[in-house]
Amino acid sequence: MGPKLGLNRLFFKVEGQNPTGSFKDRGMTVAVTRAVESGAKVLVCASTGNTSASLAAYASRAGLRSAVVLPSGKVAAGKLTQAVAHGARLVRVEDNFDRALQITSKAVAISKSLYLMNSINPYRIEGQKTVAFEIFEQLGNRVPDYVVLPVGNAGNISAVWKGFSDLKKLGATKTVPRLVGVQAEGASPMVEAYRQGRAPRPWTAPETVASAIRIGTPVSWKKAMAALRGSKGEALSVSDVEIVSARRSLSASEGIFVENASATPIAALGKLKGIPKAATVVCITTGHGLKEPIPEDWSDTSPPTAKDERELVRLLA
Ligand code: AN7
Repeated sequence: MGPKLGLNRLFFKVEGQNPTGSFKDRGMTVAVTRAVESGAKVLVCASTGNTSASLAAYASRAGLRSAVVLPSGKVAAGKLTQAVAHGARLVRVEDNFDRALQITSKAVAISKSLYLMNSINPYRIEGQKTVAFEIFEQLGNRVPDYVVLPVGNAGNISAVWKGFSDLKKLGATKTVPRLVGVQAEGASPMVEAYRQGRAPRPWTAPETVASAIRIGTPVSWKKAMAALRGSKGEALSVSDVEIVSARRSLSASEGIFVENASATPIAALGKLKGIPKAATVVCITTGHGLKEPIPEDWSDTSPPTAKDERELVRLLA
């Protein structure tokens, strides 16, 4: 895929390989460990799906209860399955993620037994920044020139920036990568705000096929803005059609299967102008493709049947 795009050093950091199939595990294991130390009993989060899957898994291992608040009807099937499998209590909110997080935060504020596990929890960011360390290590102790990643609630871009900034502070590198934050067109308040050089306005009706990043009010927008500015980065939006097509070409040409939100960096590559051929570019693919069904028109819904080996040879050739 790299050479086709005129990039000789294109890499994918496949976060779908984490224990619950998304980048969320990096921060969740740290935050759950801290929650155990602090004596928390019920760990809660609002989630578009991956955070709830990760929280449910790590809470179960820690012997704590978990409860997840989900925007109704918009959570990918695989993620729901995970939350159920790991024994989380599920609650729906008849609204989008932003509203779910708003009332979850308020509920935590008025309850003694609830402990908030969204990425406002600083330990989440501390764990999540390890992806920067791993990228550095895997490139032979070098930072890439560009890191391209999806942006939803903007915790991850903040964490990635913290990781690379830490490496610089420690003297491990003199340079830091440019961060390219990618949103879906129908939910791109950060892109709009970065271009206009001001705080994001709330998008009250975010809509995109990338349900993980169907978020209109990114909570970590200040940190994300600092990451974009500090890295001389860029914010780009991509359409739903571009997202689905990038998801398909990644799986068909690289053997890497991702969910829709995680295909946004790949969709953005074609739109990024002025990247030198020799630049090292890392796309973070944040979540596994098995979590989210593929569009029906990708598949042959009624494959032919084979009655014997002769017919099979004909069909397989
Ligand atoms: C696959 O699970 O917000 O910008 O509640 O699942 O750190 O929010 C998920 C977000 C990118 C965006 N890719 O990360 C949640 C949730 C995938 C995601 C993002 C999410 P942030």
